[in-house]
This record gives sequence, C-alpha cells and structure tokens, in this order.
Amino acid sequence: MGPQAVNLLIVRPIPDPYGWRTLGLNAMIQDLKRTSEVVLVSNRLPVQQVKRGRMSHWETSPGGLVSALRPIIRDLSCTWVGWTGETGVEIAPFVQDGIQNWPVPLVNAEVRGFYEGFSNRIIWPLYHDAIRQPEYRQAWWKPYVDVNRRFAQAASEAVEPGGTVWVHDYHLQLVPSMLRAIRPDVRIGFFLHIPFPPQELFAQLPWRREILEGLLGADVVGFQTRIGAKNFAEVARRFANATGSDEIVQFDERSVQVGAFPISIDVEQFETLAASDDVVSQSIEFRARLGGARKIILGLDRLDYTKGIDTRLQAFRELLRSRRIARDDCVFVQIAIPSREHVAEYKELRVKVEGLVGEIEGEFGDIGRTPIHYLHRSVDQRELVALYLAADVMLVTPLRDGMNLVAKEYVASRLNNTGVLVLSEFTGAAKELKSALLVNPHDIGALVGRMERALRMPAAEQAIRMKSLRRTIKENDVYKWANTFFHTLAYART
Ligand code: GDG
Repeated sequence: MGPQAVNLLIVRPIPDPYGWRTLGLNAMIQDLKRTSEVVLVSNRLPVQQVKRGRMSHWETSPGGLVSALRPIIRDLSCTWVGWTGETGVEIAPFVQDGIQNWPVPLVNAEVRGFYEGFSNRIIWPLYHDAIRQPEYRQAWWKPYVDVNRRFAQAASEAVEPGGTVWVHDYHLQLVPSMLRAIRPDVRIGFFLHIPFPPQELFAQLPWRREILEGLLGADVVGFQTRIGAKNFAEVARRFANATGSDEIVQFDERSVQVGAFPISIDVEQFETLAASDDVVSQSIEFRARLGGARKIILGLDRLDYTKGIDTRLQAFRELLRSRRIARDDCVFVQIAIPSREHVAEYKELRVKVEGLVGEIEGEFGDIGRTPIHYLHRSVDQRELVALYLAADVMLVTPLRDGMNLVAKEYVASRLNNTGVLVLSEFTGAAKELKSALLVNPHDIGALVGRMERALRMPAAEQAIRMKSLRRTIKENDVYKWANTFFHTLAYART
C-alpha cells in the first residue's frame, strides 16, 4: 500500500459504504486534529480526491490560489482549512505532502447556494466588472452565511492560542468577523485574489454592508492592486460607517490595515523545470508535431468568461482572414481547463468557444493541417512548461483578471529571453509587466494588430522586453508576496 492509499483510511463517508470505521482508526483521526500556529483558510483544500473505481488518491487542486500558496506552506508548519470538492462525506484531518489538511464538509444544497450561486453567480461576475449580469437571488445568501460560519468554526478549532489565520478569497468574506467573534486572541489576515470593484458597481450588492463588515473583521485586508485597495476603503467608509484613510480604516474601535499585495509565482521552480532535459525535449517534440517552422501562439486558461478566450479566437480568425499572416506561418494552441461546469454561463461559454474553434478549422484547415489545436483538459506541470517553451507568442487577454499567474509563468520559463507576451491591460499583472505588448482585449482590431506585431517581432526587441519582464518577476516572487503579507499582519496596529 503506497503512502497515498493511506489517506483512504481516514475518510469517513456518511453512511460508511466501505466500512472504514470498522478499521479502528478513530484514535489516528483524533491524533491528526492538532492545532497550528498558522492556519490558511480557502474554499478548496490544496488537494482533491481523484477516484478510480473503488480506489482513490489525492492530487493537487487546479487554480491560481493553490499554485501560489502551495510552495510557501510546504516550508511552514501549518494547517489548511478548506473543502475537498466532495459532497456528503465527512473527512477527518489528514497530512498530505507534509501539509495538514482540515476538511470542511459541504452538502449538495450548500454547493448550489454558497458556491455555484452566491460565490460564482453573484460575487464573481460583479467583482469582474459585471461582465456577466450578477443574479441577486435572495435564497443564496443564507447558505453563504452558514458555510462561512462553518469555515470560521473550523479555523477557530485549528489555530493555537495567539496564532495567525490567513483567509483567502471571495467565497469567505464573512469569515474574518465570524472568526474574530469566536477567537478575539488571533491575528486575522484576508487576501482577495480577484479584483475589488469600483463603488458604482459594488453599490449594487444587496448584502454590501454585511460583506464589508465581514471583511473588516480582519487586521489586514489585502488586494492584488492599489486600485482594488482604494475601492475597498472607499466603500467601507460609504456603506459600513468606517472612517480613516485609504491605508488604515477605523471600524468598530479597531484599525484595519488595507493594502496591495500583488501575488506572484515560484520563479525558481519554473526556471528549474524550463532547464530540465525532459521538459526541453518535450517542447522540441511539440514544435515538431505542430509543424516545424510555423510560429506557435499559445493560450492557456480556465474555461472562464473573464479570460477572453472567445474574443481571442475571433481575433485569430480576423488575422487569418486579413491574410496579414499566412495560415501556413502560424498555429494557435488553446488549452481550456474545465471549470465550474455546473454553472449555466460556463456551459454557454464552452459551446461558444468550441463553435469558434470549429469555424476556424472549417475555414482555414486543410487535410492533415489545422490552424488551431484546442484541448479541453488540464495538463501536468512539466507539459505546461514544455508548452511555454514551445510558444513564440503567449496570449493572455482576459477582460478582467485579479492578477494572472500564467503570464508570469510564461516569462519565468523563457530562460533564453525569446518569446513575446501579449497581455491584457485589465489584468493585475499588467501593472507590473509593463514591457509586455499591452492590449485592450475588448478591441478586436487592436488584438489582431498585437498578434501580428508579436509574430513579426525581431529577436533583438524580444530580448530587450523579455529581459525586463524577467527582472520584474524575479524581484517579486511568491515568497516575497507571502513574507510581505505575514510581516504586515505581524506588525499591524490593531
Ligand atoms: C485566481 C484569479 C489570480 C492552469 N491549468 C493548469 C495549471 N494551471 C495553473 C496555472 C496557474 C493557475 O493554474 C491559473 O492561475 P491564474 O492566475 O491564471 O487564474 P485563476 O485560476 O483565475 O486564479 C487570478 C490567481 O487567483 C492567484 O491569485 O492570479 O487573477 O482569478 O498557476 O499554471 N497547472 C497545471 N495544469 C493545468 O492544466 N499543472
């Protein structure tokens, strides 16, 4: 039995179809429920259970938050509180890859109300500039409150006296104040991974005061950009009777520090992967399979309407139609990672994207030669870096994005300073990666122009831009991000 299979033994399904409880492991379960000085709280745990028949094992969860935090907490002794992604099972705390995971159970109705409803059909679109109309359904509020309370309770059990709890993202905006009510002795940080909208949009939210009071329970509230932090301080003063400056907000006789903490990646890890023999040979193989001399354009995103995959495809079609670049001179690879597949807007997006891919193939393809390769699946990390190495042009064109780690990963992987990053102005990353080819992704004409310019960019200009981008990301990697946040939290005036 391998180390991963051991985890199966501490799963306690309700009811208990596999009879694990009869294995007499209750003592082990208790033993693993130990407290930590640092507790991370996010909707999803850093691992998810993958089932094959009656066997299952844990794999790293997809998504930006996990990619960013995993390398940090491996080096710390801490506990991660979160949902496993499974409903109707209660799983005892367990250790995987040196991280203590503390699962929070959810049932189906909560996933529909708290996760798919309130989090992903109200907060997600509203905070991304309302690029899809949020559906302000009253029935989703109660499950959001209930689930936030359960997370707060779990965090309060997992943290040592006087410890630190770092709460993440838009699913858990009520946790800071709920946790403070139970455990006034702990320091609480909150970090929002997605944008925080301007006053005019936030004002729409029927629960705006409650959400603000929830967040203001933290000692430090962090955002990806300065504008997000400023937006928050403004609405806190307007809708929650807070006072103070944009940096220190006074609320409920306490000070709350507000600031920008732009997230990043483990730059060294990507550099090491990009230099490893198997990854390099896989990238050479990808190039050969995609057609030797053809320039490769790459897009890699969760299949999400914020990422601008559809407008990017329309722009590629326009580029080919205009004949500014010959169809035999380039090939587009789009990896679309399955995401939130139960939410209606995501199903619609998939139909739209796959329709566009089909149209492009039909219009510009030939027997044995296609202008576009579309994969609706995830890839492993070595394959991911091999793709970054193979790509002459990386298209990162979201309509709105808190940061965007893919842009930073591409830059980190380009050890020889070649390649061109086309980057949307509406990403947090654009505030730092100023030497990229910046573009307004709503403007298809501009996108076409940037693609052409990227495909034709001379090697000397590529090198100047890429060197500058690489300097920028090396100055602010994920470790610096986490250290800065923890440092701010440790010294926050409360
Ligand atoms: C949210 C915010 C913010 C993706 N597919 C695969 C894979 N990934 C990894 C990438 C990257 C991450 O997932 C995606 O990060 P993003 O930043 O692009 O996007 P979101 O998931 O929307 O994340 C975002 C982020 O939080 C962090 O704060 O930047 O703005 O929306 O790391 O590499 N990794 C592997 N296979 C895949 O198929 N191995």
